[in-house]
Amino acid sequence: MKNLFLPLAICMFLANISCQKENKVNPPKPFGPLPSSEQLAWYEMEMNAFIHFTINTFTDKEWGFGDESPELFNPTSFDADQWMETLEQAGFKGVILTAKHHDGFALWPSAYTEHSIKNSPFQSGNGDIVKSVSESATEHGLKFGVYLSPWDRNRSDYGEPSYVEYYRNQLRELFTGYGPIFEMWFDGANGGDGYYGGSNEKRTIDRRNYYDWPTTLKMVDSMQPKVLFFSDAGPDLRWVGNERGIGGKTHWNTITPDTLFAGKSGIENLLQHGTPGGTHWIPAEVNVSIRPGWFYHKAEDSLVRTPENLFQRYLTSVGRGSTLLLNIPPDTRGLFHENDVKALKGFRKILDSVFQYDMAKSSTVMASTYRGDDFRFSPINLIDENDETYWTTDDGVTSASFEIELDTERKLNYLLLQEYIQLGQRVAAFDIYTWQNNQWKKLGSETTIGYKRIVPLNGIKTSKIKIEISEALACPLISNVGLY
Ligand code: FUL
Repeated sequence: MKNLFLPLAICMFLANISCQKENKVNPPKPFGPLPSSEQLAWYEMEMNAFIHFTINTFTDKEWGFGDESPELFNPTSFDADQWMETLEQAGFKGVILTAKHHDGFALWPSAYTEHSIKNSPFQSGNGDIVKSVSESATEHGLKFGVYLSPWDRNRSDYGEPSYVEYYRNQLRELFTGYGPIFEMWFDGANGGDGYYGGSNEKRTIDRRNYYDWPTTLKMVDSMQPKVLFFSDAGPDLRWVGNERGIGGKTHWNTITPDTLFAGKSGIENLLQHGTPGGTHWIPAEVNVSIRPGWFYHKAEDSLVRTPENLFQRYLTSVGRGSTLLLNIPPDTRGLFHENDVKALKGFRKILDSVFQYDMAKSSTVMASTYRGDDFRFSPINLIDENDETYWTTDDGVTSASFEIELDTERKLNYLLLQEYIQLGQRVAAFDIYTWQNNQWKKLGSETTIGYKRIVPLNGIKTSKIKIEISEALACPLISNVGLY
């Protein structure tokens, strides 16, 4: 073990000197596909809110048929600030609103349809929920995103080329009228039947070709190049393959998308886990609702997830290198229900208490090896609270270990690891050992790390912990370790 029992301040001082002298070795070369700067910023957001709100809220349905009268949409106490305040306090960094769900009702006064908020009693037809939410989000420091359902059960021309034009026109309205949009959510759902302008029939589309996504994405990109496109297949973020809030313990951000397209069945497992050595960087996003349904139903007021359950979903999403997209559906008043607000407050309390104090940051750290014996790549980088530095090994060294020695025996609940993914995802397997009765005892074996990996340690008592990376696609780069 290369011992680094020096206090952190001295180590940082030495690191500066060594940088000023000469750099003995070069940093590792990038490995495989890499995340874009927008994707990197997306990981750091960690928690975003999904908001399902439309005519379904008033009809008590999950999927409107498309024949609902706009008259039904009438939230009496709508308050976007109540939503955003709740989200900001709970630690959410972004919000994605259903501007249009499968029933086709537009939450903004679209010029291309009469099936919209402009023909509702809400604010005498002068309301614009997309505008109110995007403005309030900005005021509360949250990024704004939109969901615009491709499947539209209201439109008479759904299935014709003219509908695709209609869909693009609506995207143009959203992407030019409401400020920066960080994420665009393309939902692959399509149940076939609908109102379709009075036809009341089942329509099938050629799911691979009908929407001509490449043209649509290019168009949106030309208006807002920084937007991240989510769909079953990416191109920027992929579906995680389930709606239960469970990311893969093994989560490769890499995947080969030509095996994927929206609606293809049997690919859920692939979406959840990804592929080591896949051709593209498309992380899985974990979407789940705080209630059984995506829309508000009074009957589900008692079925809101508990703070503990939300914390478990945090561990199975953010703790597995994804982000959590948690749906909170406003009620018929146009407010987050008290039970949901209470659950979110409790969730925040748990997060704050669990991650309040990182014991690793006041510990000593050593590693079996570090790159070129160059201090710039030493294990001190694991605990220096700087995301831009990392511990790494020589090229070709794909198994190595590091140890964290605590000041005294402590009870450990969680281990947090972060890979320096700016240069690619590499770690495929690692083992965790703790010091018990004067020897190392294996606690468990895990697989990938990625942006962030949080492993429950179940309150084990120990004075030392060792992470042994046993398999990596190239020399591993670890930027952070935390112990809670
Ligand atoms: C699904 C939709 O059918 C649900 O209504 C909901 O919007 C969910 C997030 O995606 O595909």
